[in-house]
Amino acid sequence: MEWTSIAIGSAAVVATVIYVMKNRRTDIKRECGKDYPKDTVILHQFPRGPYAPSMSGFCIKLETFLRMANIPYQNVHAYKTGPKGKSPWIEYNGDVMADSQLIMSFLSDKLEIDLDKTLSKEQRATARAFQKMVDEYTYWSVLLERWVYHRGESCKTITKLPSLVVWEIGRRTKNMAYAHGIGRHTQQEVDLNLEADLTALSDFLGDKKFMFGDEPTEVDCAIFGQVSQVKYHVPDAVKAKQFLKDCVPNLDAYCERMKERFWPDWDECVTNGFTKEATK
Ligand SMILES: N[C@@H](CCC(=O)N[C@@H](CS)C(=O)NCC(=O)O)C(=O)O
Repeated sequence: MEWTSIAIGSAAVVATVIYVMKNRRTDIKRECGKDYPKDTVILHQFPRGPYAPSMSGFCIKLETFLRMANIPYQNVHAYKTGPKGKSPWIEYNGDVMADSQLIMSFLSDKLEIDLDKTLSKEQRATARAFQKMVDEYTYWSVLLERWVYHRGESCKTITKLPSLVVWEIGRRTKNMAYAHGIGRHTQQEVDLNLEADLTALSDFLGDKKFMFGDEPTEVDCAIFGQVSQVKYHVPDAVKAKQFLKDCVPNLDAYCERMKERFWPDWDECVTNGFTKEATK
């Protein structure tokens, strides 16, 4: 009898965690000019972390873009996700947008910014291919390393999330990676794919300062976002981190260059766990 109650109780707790994780989208009813200032991007993203300003390559990507394009913004740090059930997302002059790349295109159009103005058509095409590679593939390798192979241990320490929530994120990640296709590979195959992505970036970068020359362009935001997770998010992707240092040192140095250029406040952003804002 007692065991039945324990089993029912445990099932109820697990079901609640799964429900809460699935339904943590923000209810957006805020008014520009009243709830947040005009002409300022409100960047909703996950809390800061102890190794990099974000544990999400997409959040780093978008914040780097805002800095590169000199767009005024304010951060709102929370685990709540946006209208597409993901983070980051923004509010801007009454518009609500999700997806880092769509947000960047939206803001570039609205504010008539073109960070790629020096690029030829051919270079723009290459930039798009690299952006898709890092956002749609490299990202998944890092995600598997973190949440499945390392069972979210580093994030558990950082976020202080309950074990059950970390377990649920791992479970969802595994399912999503399987649906994507990458989750059907062995860990060894995923490791090799990650190294191949880093090698491709390194080979293209060569001895240039940024991907397309002396000045950074839009794609550097996406590359820095995802590679920053390998380089700075210390406990995960340990093998890839070593590979970055030993086998593709130009890419490693590139990350430092991006960090120095766009994140002079990196150390202040990198906190020991939650920021005060993040506990909201
Ligand atoms: N394509 C989206 C991807 C964003 C994304 O995958 N964000 C992750 C964090 S790195 C997320 O919100 N995951 C929460 C979830 O899937 O429930 C973008 O570029 O913003």
